[in-house]
Amino acid sequence: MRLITRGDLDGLTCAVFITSVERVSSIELTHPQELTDRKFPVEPGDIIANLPYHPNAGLWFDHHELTDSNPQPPPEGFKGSYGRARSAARLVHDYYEEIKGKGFFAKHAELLDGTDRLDSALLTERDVLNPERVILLGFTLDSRSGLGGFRDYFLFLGMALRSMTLDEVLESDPVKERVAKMRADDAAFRDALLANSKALGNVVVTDFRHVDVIPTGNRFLIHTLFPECTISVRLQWGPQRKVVMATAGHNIFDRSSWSNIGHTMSLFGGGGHRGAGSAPLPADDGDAKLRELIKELQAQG
Ligand SMILES: [Mn+2]
Repeated sequence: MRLITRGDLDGLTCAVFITSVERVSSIELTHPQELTDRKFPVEPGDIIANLPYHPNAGLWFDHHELTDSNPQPPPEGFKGSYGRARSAARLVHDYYEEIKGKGFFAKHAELLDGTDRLDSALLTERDVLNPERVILLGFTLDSRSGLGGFRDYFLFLGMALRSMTLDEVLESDPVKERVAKMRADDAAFRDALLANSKALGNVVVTDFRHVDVIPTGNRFLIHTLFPECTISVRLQWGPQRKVVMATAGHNIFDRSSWSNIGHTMSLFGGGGHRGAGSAPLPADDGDAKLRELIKELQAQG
């Protein structure tokens, strides 16, 4: 059977655990939306991890984030594990340790701990400005790293983490190459953020609509640059410039905001969860809707 997962650190750690136990013929990477829209073909018996449920799945593992205020009930009678957890990998870990015995994945304790922290954004400023070890590894898996061969890199890490120590994996050439590229990207991204962001009360707005090639970088960086803002909003053009995509998130270093961003975004035709969300705004209304959105986010604090 195949394993279908997400191309992030949580998906990777799930893959390390699952391929240690199950006979997996291939690993496929996809996005949640592709599964919910039934665009990704799932074969009967496939294992799905860190992605939404699909009726063809033979085994399914997914978690709702600790911040999710509106969990959907799981379908009855599925095989696997679903519930509140910091990562899907944590559920996979607990599921198989139940079968194989406590300590079966002891070798991967640091990997699992880092996966929990990154997947639930329980990070310190230091994790963002100077990431190390598992958190650093996780950032090299952000889809932004436009180095090509992403799937190859993911599969390499899956194998390497099973056969090598974490220290050896961190010292391997593919990881070191990605880390170097990431550090260079982050420097350029930081400059672009500073040049295009403005604090409007508690909301920092980054407007990338006038930037031709939007640089990529650590998505939490903005909160280290504007620590006094509890919410960040980023604007960029949607496909064919038909809409302005607004994405918003809480400041993960200052968890004082009680607002539900996903709910606010749903008032503007978008969605998300408590900590982050996005909405498409009209491209031709002179930013009227945008001003309304910012006002709403300011009011909610
Ligand atoms: Mn996850």
